[in-house]
Amino acid sequence: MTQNTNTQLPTSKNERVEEVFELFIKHMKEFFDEAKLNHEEYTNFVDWADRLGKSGELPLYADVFLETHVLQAMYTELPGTQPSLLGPYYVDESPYVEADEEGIIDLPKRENEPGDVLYFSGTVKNVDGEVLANADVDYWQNDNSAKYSNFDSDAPDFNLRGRFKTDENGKFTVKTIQAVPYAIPDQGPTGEFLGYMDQHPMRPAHLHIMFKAPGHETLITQVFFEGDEWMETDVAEGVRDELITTLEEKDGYKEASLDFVLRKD
Ligand code: MBD
Ligand code: FE
Repeated sequence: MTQNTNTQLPTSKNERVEEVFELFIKHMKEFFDEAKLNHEEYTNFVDWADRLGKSGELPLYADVFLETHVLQAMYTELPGTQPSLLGPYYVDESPYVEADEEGIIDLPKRENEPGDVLYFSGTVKNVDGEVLANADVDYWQNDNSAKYSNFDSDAPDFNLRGRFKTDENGKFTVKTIQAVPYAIPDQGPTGEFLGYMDQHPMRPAHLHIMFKAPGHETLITQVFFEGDEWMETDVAEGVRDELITTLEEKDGYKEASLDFVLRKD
């Protein structure tokens, strides 16, 4: 879901909202002109959009095909970790998880959660190189059957989701299972669109992380794993080079890490 940073209520008196909707209709008209839509095509298009909305796939469609475009302004040469897509599967209010004596954050998971155990760790700093202790981290990912809890999944709500804090060295380690490549739902109107575009529905395996620390810009990003077969052709175009980490095979588990750098407000 794209983030709403406009904190004002969207009333018709709001100039910004007026401006945005005027531009929206202007460019929709330009789209119809450029595509030279005839009346039958227009009717088909409206029918597809109606099915998209009714299927509940509009946030999915928007995040897959448009969110990266909106984030483009943030993919700058500025120092700091590149953001990536929030996506349609974020839920707020996931449970807080405390680190155990060894500093491990054991994410909510089922007994015998299927998949390879993964220890993922990161260090959070800012662009001045200062370690960010006690920063808020909000984490979510899919399970071994590629499902996100709270969405069309048999797993309990908040499975493989959690909020936690970085330690005094700005570090965190989650105990989770390895995320797997994700096929966006392709049996509904979004799938129909993929068919027209001749595009596969795959995203490379990824972890979602959001960081918040006072005095710093919120960082919403993702982590990818080197060697993933879908890395170059992610349907949602969410991959950035510096977000790719390496999976290390250990005895009975995997390990990966990435450092994150927050920009100041
Ligand atoms: C996902 O898991 C995702 O992260 C995005 C951005 C779009 C669709 C599915
Ligand atoms: Fe995702």
